[in-house]
Amino acid sequence: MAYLELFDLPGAVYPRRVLIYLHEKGLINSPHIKITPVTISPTLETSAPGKPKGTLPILALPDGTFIKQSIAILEYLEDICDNPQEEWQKEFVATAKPSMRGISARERATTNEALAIVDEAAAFFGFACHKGSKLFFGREPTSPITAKLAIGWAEKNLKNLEPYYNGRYEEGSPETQVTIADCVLFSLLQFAKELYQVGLVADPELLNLKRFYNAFKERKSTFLSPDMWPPQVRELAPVWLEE
Ligand SMILES: N[C@@H](CCC(=O)N[C@@H](CS)C(=O)NCC(=O)O)C(=O)O
Repeated sequence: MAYLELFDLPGAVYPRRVLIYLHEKGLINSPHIKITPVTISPTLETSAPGKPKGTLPILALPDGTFIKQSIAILEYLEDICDNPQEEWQKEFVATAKPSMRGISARERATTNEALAIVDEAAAFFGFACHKGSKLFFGREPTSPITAKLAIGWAEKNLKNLEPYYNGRYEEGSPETQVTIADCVLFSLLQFAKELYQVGLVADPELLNLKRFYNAFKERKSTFLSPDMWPPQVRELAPVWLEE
């Protein structure tokens, strides 16, 4: 049977974008997708049988090729769902929920705008962790001031994102259509809060994003086992180096 193989680094922020998406899309239990956890060495090398070089997530396609960027993976999965061609694709998407990008060109552009902002915020936050968290101390050069500046840039992105969540995930209003940008945003906010203990939506100017976070965290797709990260990682990650 033809299947997709998703190489996952358990607990890592970028692969979780795809896992949350697969849950939300109704595809997580499909026999046409296999999720393979990779292992990570103390020197941060990742490996699994059949995994090519590259960062996680990686999606292996039945034709032997790979997609190596999380957003490209999400777009590919949405493309297959919108227009399945091969027999396995038709079977795979049979349980899929409607488009998570929007239908019209306008709606899709809005989703893509939000996606680009969140992706930039995630890059800055990830860089901040590497430069400012004790988790990376001794493994790579660290710089608390750089970390602080990078968090500031991530927060600037989130302020730009705030208006995109006007009227979405309001309590008591009709259910909001989940988008791929929501999955990517939630992955970042949850990772920052649960592993690094950074509340990226704590700023009083980010009320829409805070409401989104509180509503979305109740969804089954976001369940995170407390022992997802090894005890040493949990202990060191929230310790931020002093200037
Ligand atoms: N832009 C990439 C970033 C992926 C990324 O940085 N993944 C991290 C895990 S969250 C990783 O693989 N780290 C291990 C490594 O760099 O080898 C994407 O969106 O997929």
